[in-house]
Amino acid sequence: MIRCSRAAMIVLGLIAQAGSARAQGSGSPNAAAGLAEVSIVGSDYAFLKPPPSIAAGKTLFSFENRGRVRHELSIALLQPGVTVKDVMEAPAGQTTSRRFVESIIGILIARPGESSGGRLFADLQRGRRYIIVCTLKDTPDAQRHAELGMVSSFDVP
Ligand SMILES: [Cu+2]
Repeated sequence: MIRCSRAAMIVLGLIAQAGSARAQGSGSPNAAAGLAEVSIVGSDYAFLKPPPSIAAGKTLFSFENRGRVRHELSIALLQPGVTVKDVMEAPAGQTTSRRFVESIIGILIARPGESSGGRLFADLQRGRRYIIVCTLKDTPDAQRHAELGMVSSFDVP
């Protein structure tokens, strides 16, 4: 019994040390872990001042919806040389085909006036271009938000 409690005390001590080390680090735990954080803001129907470029490396994206309808932040790695215009002019149903998109990173969704509860991780590759887009529609017959202007891209220098 004495052994057990001593082991438990050691474990608790290690947890306390880890906690204080994190608290002493500069910035957030993510910054300490080498994770950049990028916040993207959406409205009806555009991304507000999306960054034209983002540094390479491990990045956590968050998404805030300042609009009156539900929006998403969908991120994908474009094939080399592909532009947003190319994707927007693609035949219906082919916008995320391998011809245009090398890899689909993921999607964050946020209700009006809210931020997404989770965040999206991407290991951004140097020299590449990523598209950010909202493919939602307000009604089944409506245009996709992308067609209303909710699409952009950023380069990774
Ligand atoms: Cu949208």
